[in-house]
Amino acid sequence: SDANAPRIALLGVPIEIGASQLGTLMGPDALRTAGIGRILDQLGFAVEDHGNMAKPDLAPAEGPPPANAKYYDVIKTWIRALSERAYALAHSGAVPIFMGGDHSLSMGSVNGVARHWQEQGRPLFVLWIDAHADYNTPQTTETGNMHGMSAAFLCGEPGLENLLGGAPRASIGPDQLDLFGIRSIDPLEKKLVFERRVAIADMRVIDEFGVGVLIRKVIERVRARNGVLHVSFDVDFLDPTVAPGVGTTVPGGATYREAHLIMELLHDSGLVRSVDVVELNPFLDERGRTARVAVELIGSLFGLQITDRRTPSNAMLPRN
Ligand code: 4U7
Ligand code: MN
Ligand code: MN
Ligand code: MN
Repeated sequence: SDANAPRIALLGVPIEIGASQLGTLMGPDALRTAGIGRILDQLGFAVEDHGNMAKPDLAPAEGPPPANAKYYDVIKTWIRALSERAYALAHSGAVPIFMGGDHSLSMGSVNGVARHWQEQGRPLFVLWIDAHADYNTPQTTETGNMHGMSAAFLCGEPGLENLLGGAPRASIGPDQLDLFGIRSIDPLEKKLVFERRVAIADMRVIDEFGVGVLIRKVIERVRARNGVLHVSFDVDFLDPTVAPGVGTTVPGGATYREAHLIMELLHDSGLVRSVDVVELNPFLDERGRTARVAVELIGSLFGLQITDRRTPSNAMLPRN
């Protein structure tokens, strides 16, 4: 690819301890084996692979960790390091793709990129594509697993306020978050999501209106405020028949084509500036299927098309 090609920065973040099942630490390498770099290269991007972050040395304890946040001290150490890396990558002008790793990593990736866009004076919107809302706090969680708390943390919900230590915190407002694909939400978590009026497209709404209409609504909201978009893609959004390689499968998920249409529409919007691909667990996968699907979806997000469309990308009806 040429010297002026847009840059994509791949960064592996092998955290697994935020999830209920071990194995997501192998996610970044499975995505590489499935061809994440090759597909982006073929699309004409200048792809930089920054490797996998090393497991950071445990930060000194800062008093007792909050109750109901398992492995808090390990995760806070990862998040502080990742937030710095994410800020630097976004600041360098690249589009970072954070390859997980469990979903707790978004506390660092999103915080870092949000800080960059704050400096640019553009609000960051976050599209949370997931079977789960990840809007638990240490006060509402039933499991203590921190991969279920990342969206709440990013919106500044109470309970984890010292997670970043002295590092800069860039919260987003609950009005900058879109939960998409949700079909598993805990009782107190649900209450909090509704109290904060977080936009939520659950699977019933998706069945009723279709992903096309709903994703256009997300895009319009970002555009109306001259914002940019971070896509936090938890592969458990997909139906388990499509994506078996995840630790927290929930039936009734998105089909292969629904997921691709989401990515295609997001690509056409031109608003996506950073991405997480999380919760892929190669230990639970079947012959690399889930890793391959995840890579194909990243392809669609960055412009892979079935046929080269001659019509404007926002045309309601494709014509030939
Ligand atoms: B994932 C859960 F109780 N809500 O908090 C919890 F159902 O990143 C699941 O979306 C969280 O995979 C799932 O532990 C986190 C549970
Ligand atoms: Mn998640
Ligand atoms: Mn999930
Ligand atoms: Mn999960």
